[in-house]
Amino acid sequence: MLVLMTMQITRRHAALGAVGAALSACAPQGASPFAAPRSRTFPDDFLWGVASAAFQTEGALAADGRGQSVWDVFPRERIHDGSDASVACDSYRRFSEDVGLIADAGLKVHRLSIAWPRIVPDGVGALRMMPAGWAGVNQAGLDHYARVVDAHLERGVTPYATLFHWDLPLALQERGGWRERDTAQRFADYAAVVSETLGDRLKHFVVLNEAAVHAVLGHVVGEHAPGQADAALLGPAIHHQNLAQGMAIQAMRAGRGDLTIGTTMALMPSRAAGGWLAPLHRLAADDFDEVWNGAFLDPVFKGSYPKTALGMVESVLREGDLTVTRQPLDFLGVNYYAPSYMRFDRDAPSHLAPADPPPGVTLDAFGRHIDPSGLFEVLTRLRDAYGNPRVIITENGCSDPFSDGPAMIDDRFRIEYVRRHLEAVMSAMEAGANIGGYFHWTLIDNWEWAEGYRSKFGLVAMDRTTGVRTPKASYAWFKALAESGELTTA
Ligand code: GCO
Repeated sequence: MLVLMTMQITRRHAALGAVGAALSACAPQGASPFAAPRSRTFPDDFLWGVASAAFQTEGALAADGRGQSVWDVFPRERIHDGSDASVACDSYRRFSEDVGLIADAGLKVHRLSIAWPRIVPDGVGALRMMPAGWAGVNQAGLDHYARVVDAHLERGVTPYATLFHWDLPLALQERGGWRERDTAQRFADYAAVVSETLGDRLKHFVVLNEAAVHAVLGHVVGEHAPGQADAALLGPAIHHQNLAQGMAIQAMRAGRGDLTIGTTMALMPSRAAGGWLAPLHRLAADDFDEVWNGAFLDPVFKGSYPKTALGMVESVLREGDLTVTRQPLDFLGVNYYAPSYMRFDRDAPSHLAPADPPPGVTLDAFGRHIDPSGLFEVLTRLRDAYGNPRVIITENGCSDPFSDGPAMIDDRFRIEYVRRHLEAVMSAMEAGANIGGYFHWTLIDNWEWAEGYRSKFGLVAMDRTTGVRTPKASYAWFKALAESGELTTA
C-alpha cells in the first residue's frame, strides 16, 4: 500500500508534471470555497516570522566538532542538480547578517533548527547528567547556538528552535535509526541537553519537523535521507518519532517550567479522485488521511492511533506508549503547501494510489495543486476535531519554477501566493480557529533537499559564488505586512 501511496508525495515524481512551469505557476486560480475574510487586519499580537532549517542553510559541516548526519552521506546522484549542502547559505558563519535581514523586515520570530549532530556528534554519547556536566555532548556546538540565540535576542527576534529537522546523527542511523525504539530515548536526552543548557534564553521549541515526510520520503520512498525504501519501516518510523516527541516534551518540561513547546506537522487535506468510482476513491483517500495526518495528530492530542495507522505501528507499540505520546502542546505548527489527491486502484496491493489534481488547476513547481482552501480546511479541522489548539503556520511558501539560474527578484507570484494563503488564515480565524502566527518558508534561497539549489523559496536571493544576499520584491511586501498587520488586496 505504502509504496503506491507515497508516490503521491514523491517530489521528484510530482515535479515531472511541473516541467515548463511558467512564472504564473504560483498564482492560485479558481474559486476558493472559504468565505472571503471580512477584515484584512491581523491582530497586534499576531506573530510574523520566517522559517529555516540547519542542514538547508548552515554549511560548515565539519566545523567545531559536528558529527555527520544521514543527509551528509545521501548520494549526490540522487540530488537533482548533483549538489550538496556543504556550503548552503553559509549561515553557520553569516548568521548575524541573516538575523539582521529578519529584524530589518520587522519580523519578530525566526523558526530555525538546531543540528542534533552538532550537539551529540556520535548520537549515542552517554548523555545522562554526570557530576561534571553532560557526557558525550559537544560544547562547541552548544556554544555556537548560544551565540546564534543571543544574536537574535539582541535584534529583538525570538528564536523558535526546531530540535529535529531530519538531520539524524549518522551514528544513530547505523544503529537502526527510527526503526529502533532506542532512538526515541536518544532524542529525549538530546532535547534535555539543549533545553537545560540554552533554556535560560531559548524559550520556544518546535520538537519535530514534519515527521510524516521524514517517515515516508526517508524510509519508504527513499527520496530523502536515510534513503530507505522499505514499507515495513513505516510503522516504526511513525511510532518512534511520536514516542521521541512525547519523551522529549516530558524531559524538557521536567527540567524547566517556562518553555513554550510545540511541534510541526505537514498537514494535507486528503482529497478523492472523481468519476463513477468516487465512493471507492473516498475510502482510499480516508486511509491515506489516517496515515499522513491522523497518525501524528491523534497520538499527541488523543493518545490513540487511527485504525489504518494502528495496523502499521502495532508491532512496535508497547503498553503505556500512548500516554507518553499524548502531551499538552503550547502550539501546533502547521506546515501547509498543498492538498493530496488519492484514488482507489484495484490492482495495487493496498487498493490505494495517487491521483492527479483536477484538470486545469494551477500547479506549483513540484506539480502540486496551489489551493489556499486546503489550508482553511486544515485549520477548521483542527478547530473541530482536535479541540481548537493554538496554531502557528510554521511554514508556507512557494518556489520559483525550478531553475539552475538566478532567482526571480521581482517575485510577484510569491506575493500573490502568500496573500491568498493569508486570506485563508484570516477567514479561518474569523470562523473561530485559534491561529497565532505565520512563519514564511523561507528567508533565503537555500538547499532544498532532493531538489538541491534549483528550487528557491526565499524572500531573499543568494549569489552562490559570493554568498551575497539580495532582497526580492516579496521581502519588502512581507515587511510592510509585518509592520502594519494589514493584508493588501491584489
Ligand atoms: C519541508 C521542510 C522544508 C522544505 C519546505 C519547502 O516541508 O520539506 O520543512 O525543509 O524546505 O517545505 O519544500
